[in-house]
Amino acid sequence: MDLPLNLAEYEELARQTMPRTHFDYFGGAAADGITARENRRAFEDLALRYRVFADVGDRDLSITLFGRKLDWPVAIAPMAFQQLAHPQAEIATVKAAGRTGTLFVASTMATTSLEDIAAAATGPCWFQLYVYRDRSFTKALVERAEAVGYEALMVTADTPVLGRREQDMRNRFHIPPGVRIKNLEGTPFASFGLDDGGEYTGARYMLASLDPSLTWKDLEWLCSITRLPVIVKGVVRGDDAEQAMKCGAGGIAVSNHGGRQLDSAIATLRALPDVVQGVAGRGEVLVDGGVRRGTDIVKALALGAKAVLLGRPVIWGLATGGEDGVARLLGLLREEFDTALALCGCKSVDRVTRDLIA
Ligand code: FNR
Ligand code: LAC
Repeated sequence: MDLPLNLAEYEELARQTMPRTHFDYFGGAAADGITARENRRAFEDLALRYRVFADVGDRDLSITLFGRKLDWPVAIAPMAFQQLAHPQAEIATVKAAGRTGTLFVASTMATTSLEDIAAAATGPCWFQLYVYRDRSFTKALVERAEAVGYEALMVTADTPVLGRREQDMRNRFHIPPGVRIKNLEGTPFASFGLDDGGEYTGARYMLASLDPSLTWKDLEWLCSITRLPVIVKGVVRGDDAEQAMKCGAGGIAVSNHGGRQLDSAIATLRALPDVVQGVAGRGEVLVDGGVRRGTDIVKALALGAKAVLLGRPVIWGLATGGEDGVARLLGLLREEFDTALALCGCKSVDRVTRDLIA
């Protein structure tokens, strides 16, 4: 097959090359996959009212996020277990992020330690935090992330329990003993295997480790123990967003975990305007779920997002080409975004305004 020309073709290539169980884990969604499909449909349903004769000869894709200039408004979403996609795992992904000026968000459940990721990084990185039942361990993760230069924390709010991952149950998905969840080394949660009966343990694993009784008080606590901005990931309502800002959050990532948690959850792009209103300019708003084209980025920005996060396609790039694969995939998306800006009559990101949406 020729080199893929877009993100969907990377998915097809990954499907042909990856073990089925791993492809299903990375690509999969909860239950019937309604939300995963709706995330895409919400982008497809919007039409762009582009401007003409707007002098788009010299385009600037950069933005500023929490005082940090970024080359373009895209971040790599936190994703667990990248070693299952490629032996170089998160090291390959973070290097590709650096090469393409893309913000990298490291998952708590990475198969590389947050320290090793930071050491390999050549650009800005954030750390995604799961809040463990053991709060002193959680606090230690925050301190470790601060110590090696992560620039923000993204706390995941949409996973009090794991969503229904039926494909993973059927496939008896697990990570082999040699692959470790490195940040959790020294806890009972550094491996993710099968139970004694050979059955999937995902939901039990999450319930044993993560705290489903979190409240806004815990968000206040988190904000109080760190000097880094805290972005709450997994919010789809304006009232929740407003509450998060009151607790000291620096921003919101509108997300439904790529449709992997609550199936029938609202599509993120449809939730975005309400969240933007709830934040009311007091922080930054990002969005993820189904971003696959440069025009999707334009649509998200037009509805008030500052940046988008890209999930599964990064895995397809990693699985099919390691660091170069991720870099090439991000390069394609960046070209698409640049073309979309030009064709919309926007010479820079701040020209992307609400009136572009029909
Ligand atoms: C995720 N996501 C995720 N989120 C998080 O906060 N912590 C994590 O460890 C993971 N792990 C993870 C693994 C895999 C394989 C996927 C696909 C997703 C959710 C992720 O950050 C993001 O919200 C979605 O993937 C965005 O949707 P798209 O771009 O994949 O459609
Ligand atoms: C997932 C978890 C690990 O979505 O966040 O697979």
